[in-house]
Amino acid sequence: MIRLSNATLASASAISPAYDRSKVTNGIVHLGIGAFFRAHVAVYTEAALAAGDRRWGILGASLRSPETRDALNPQDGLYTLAVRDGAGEKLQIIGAVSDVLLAPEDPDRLVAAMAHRDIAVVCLTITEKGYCHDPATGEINELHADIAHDLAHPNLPVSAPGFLVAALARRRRDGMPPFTIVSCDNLAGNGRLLKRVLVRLAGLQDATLARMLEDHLACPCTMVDRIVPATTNEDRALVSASLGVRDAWPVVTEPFTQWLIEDNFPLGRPRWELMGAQFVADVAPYEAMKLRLLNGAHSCIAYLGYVSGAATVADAMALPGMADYVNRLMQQVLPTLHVPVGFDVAGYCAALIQRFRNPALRHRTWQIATDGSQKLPQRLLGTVRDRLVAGADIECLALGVAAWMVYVTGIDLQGGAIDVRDPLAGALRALADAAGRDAARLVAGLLGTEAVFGRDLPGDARFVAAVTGAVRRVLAGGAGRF
Ligand code: CS2
Repeated sequence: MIRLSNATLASASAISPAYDRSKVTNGIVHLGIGAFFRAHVAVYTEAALAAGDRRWGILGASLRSPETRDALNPQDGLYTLAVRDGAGEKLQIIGAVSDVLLAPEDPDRLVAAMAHRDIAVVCLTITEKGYCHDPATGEINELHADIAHDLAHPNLPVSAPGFLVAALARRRRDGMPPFTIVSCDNLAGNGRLLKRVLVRLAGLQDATLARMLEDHLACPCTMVDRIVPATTNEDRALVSASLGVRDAWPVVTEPFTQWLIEDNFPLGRPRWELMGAQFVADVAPYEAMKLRLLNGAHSCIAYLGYVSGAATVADAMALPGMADYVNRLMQQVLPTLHVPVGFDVAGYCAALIQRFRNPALRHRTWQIATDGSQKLPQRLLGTVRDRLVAGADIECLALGVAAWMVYVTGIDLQGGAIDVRDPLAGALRALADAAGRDAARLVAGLLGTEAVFGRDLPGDARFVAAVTGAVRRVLAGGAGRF
């Protein structure tokens, strides 16, 4: 089968870029060019390009692995977006990505690319841990190995904050204003957190640069939403067969997509609203809703599902008691939210349950379970704190935390091994090993992880009791336990 590329595009049976790609210049650099970005921001940008504004081509960069570069560059950056639900599949070929760089191969090339005068926007999907921050406090972790490296070698960075500061320093040297940085990761106040990390990192090198960034760097907060499981070999084969040309790296997603952004783009931006992006003065209420309802439920489903042997979110939703549990969990979250006036939050929750049940997406619990130490604070623990202050019960939230604790032991409920992926996996595993299957000791040990639980939660007797009881229930297993 011939490979997807500019030359073969006309033979592909799918909607294709309806604009002249050769006339597009790059206005965006994207760090962390994974599946989510290609099914979300790139698709919004495609709409702006299709409407005739040619300034917004995307130069993608991977900070670690070569796979996306190796798959997309031979395809001239083209790839297929496959939108699936129970009713069928729609294919669209996206042309917004012009080229992909592998940062570690030539860090200076990426810094120079970001410092180019045409670049007005840098966006990020680098996952929570890419910010090199302390999840409990949101401050940069100055002891992080990558940050230590970047402070010692500021012109050859390895971390995303290191690349951004290097490029911003070069722009200042060359008399150019900072680009706007759009964080598209699931962190509370993602833009604010990013700016704090960058100003601090810059300040450790150059106080004038730090002051300039404090005054002039725009990092609008955003809320991004689209469920995009990792692409499988089966997806590649199915999409290629439907297209009639071979696509080495399509992305598969759901029909739902949402993007709320604070409109703070001093150097301009694409008209992402053409695809439905909403520009709002304050993203915070929407972001809390999404992080606490969608991502919070996602993590609970993933840990409970994974330790019970359910491979996908849809499978986990079919476990006895799970759908009812997710409903109750959402009811515990709702009173902690400031729902914007007129927003149909009940409809939002009902739609979430349907999205989790989407039979056409094989979203692995393994994938969502990854990096829990970085995810729990904004997904579950903020809600826990709000409810504790209000004197409200936290049973459903505690069950999610408990399932994470069982997950980090590395042994599931059938006695099988769990493939624990987490930057703190080693330390967490050591704490779990010391406790064995004793619920109280496991909870006491893991709650000592200050980067996750802070200093307050381990001392809260209600929290400790609820999580300990929940760990016992999870370890006891059995249907209807949720
Ligand atoms: C998921 C998210 O992997 C995860 O942790 O909860 O990637 C989720 O699918 C997206 O945030 C949906 O917008």
